[in-house]
Amino acid sequence: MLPLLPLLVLAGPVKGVALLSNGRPASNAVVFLQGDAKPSPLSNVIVDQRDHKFIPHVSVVTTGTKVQFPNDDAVFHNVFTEYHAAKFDLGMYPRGKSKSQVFDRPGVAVLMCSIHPEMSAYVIVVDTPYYATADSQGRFTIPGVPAGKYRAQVWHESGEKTSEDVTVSEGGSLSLKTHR
Ligand SMILES: [Cu+2]
Repeated sequence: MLPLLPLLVLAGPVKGVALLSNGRPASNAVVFLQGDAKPSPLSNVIVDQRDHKFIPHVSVVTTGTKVQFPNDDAVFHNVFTEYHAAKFDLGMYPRGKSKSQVFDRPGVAVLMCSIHPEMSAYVIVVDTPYYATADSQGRFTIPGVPAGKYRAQVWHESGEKTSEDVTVSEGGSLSLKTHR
């Protein structure tokens, strides 16, 4: 009799490229692989208000993550977000103060400042541990992905996105194209 060995599921980085429908790179796109694995909330996530900008412009966090919004400018800023058709307004606050918000459901939160209409940013909330932000060429690397079937999703600031079923092998690669 052969002993029964536990199934070994190999995990490795999934690399790939995300392109827009016009063939250009989906720069700074958020790419994530939705499977059965649930993520843990991230800690110490900060979206800074500095030089009249939200930094970074695009963040990706897992469900349940609390995001801090410190004001590092000499002027008052305000943070309000549209998230799941609800609006949250963290109020106006000066330099040195910080407010926070928990993002408890997957989706896209649009951040704005009511004082400075040019300020905007996005928090993409994903319900999976497997995600990455693409570089300026649309290239991404998602570490530690077990081989298997996933729903691959891409979000891009242009409004283009995609959602398709993929099978990844250990250390495999993906080519994803978004559409309107
Ligand atoms: Cu502002």
